Amino acid sequence: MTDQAPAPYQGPQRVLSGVQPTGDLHLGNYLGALVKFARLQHEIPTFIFVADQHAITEWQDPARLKDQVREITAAYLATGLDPKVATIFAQSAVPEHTELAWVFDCVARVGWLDRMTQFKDKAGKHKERASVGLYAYPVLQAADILLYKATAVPVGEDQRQHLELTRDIAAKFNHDFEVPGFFPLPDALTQGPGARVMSLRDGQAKMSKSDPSDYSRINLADDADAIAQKVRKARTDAEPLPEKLDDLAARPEALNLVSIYAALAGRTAQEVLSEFAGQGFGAFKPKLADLAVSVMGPIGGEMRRLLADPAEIDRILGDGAARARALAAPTMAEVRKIVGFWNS
Ligand code: AQP
Repeated sequence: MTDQAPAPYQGPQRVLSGVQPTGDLHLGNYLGALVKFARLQHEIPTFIFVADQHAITEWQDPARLKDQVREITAAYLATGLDPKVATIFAQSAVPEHTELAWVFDCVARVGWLDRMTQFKDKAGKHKERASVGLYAYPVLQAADILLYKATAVPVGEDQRQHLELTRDIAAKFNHDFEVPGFFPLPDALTQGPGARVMSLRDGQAKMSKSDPSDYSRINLADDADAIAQKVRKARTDAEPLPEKLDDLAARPEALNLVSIYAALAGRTAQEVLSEFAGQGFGAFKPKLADLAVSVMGPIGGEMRRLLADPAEIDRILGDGAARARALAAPTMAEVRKIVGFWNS
């Protein structure tokens, strides 16, 4: 932590975010992140990458990794990112990410990383056996963001703590090297009813790619039958839906389904309750399934269509990498000078 007041960054506003190619994308990734990417691209210059370097913090099959990158890219395109508007690229295609991460490794403090709850969750009981990369992951994330001097980062609620760390790293770099305002202190854009989508099997656990149960999540690639079946089997309770949102506080599974409905319909959870109050899940679930199929079904179909032409996906990623490097290279050149490196 530093006691410096927020630095007066004067540069342009930019959006940056990314997703790891570590498995099938799900409704939580869609509502917490992807849906915002597509909206923001029309408001602010937007950079969206596929985080293949983050992915290898846990073992990935080398023979599959490139295809996994293509699958995430297809999901970006199928959910509305336009490669002519947004810059879409693979993290490993821009080597400046890891170069800046090393500088930030030397700015961030061990005590800051020790507080990161996602490392504790992912490493579990066997923290000594986790990779150093998993521990340092939030520092690479800070480099991803600050390399482009991004000012806004659309992410799910689970990433808020990492964004705080990015702000601390930016502030300490600006302070220690006496370059006030060099890096912005970016904001996490976590607002919205889809900021924390919970598992369909457990209303206390986040919907997650790594949950062993496929019934815990709706995948972007699921077809209509799979989506409807997962909604039907989602865990709920026997009570009817109440009139007021506060009355769902002790019913996490019910709250989750109402929040998902609200996010997919572009309404508030209270508006959804006003429509369904007094009805049980026997009536609510088919409506939710229909809504989920109407929103998600076409996305899966479009992903399959895009993935049938991998050369076009590779062309989009190549073009995006060139545009990303055009911005990353001058920032990194400035950082080398600021730090006093031999190669500056
Ligand atoms: N359940 C969720 N609700 C809302 N947003 C979510 N995100 C993830 N889960 C939810 C957001 O999706 C973006 C991409 O996430 P990621 O794949 O880079 O990393 P993650 O958070 O580790 O995703 P998962 O699905 O939970 O994967 P595993 O199981 O590997 O940990 C981020 O913006 C994230 O906030």
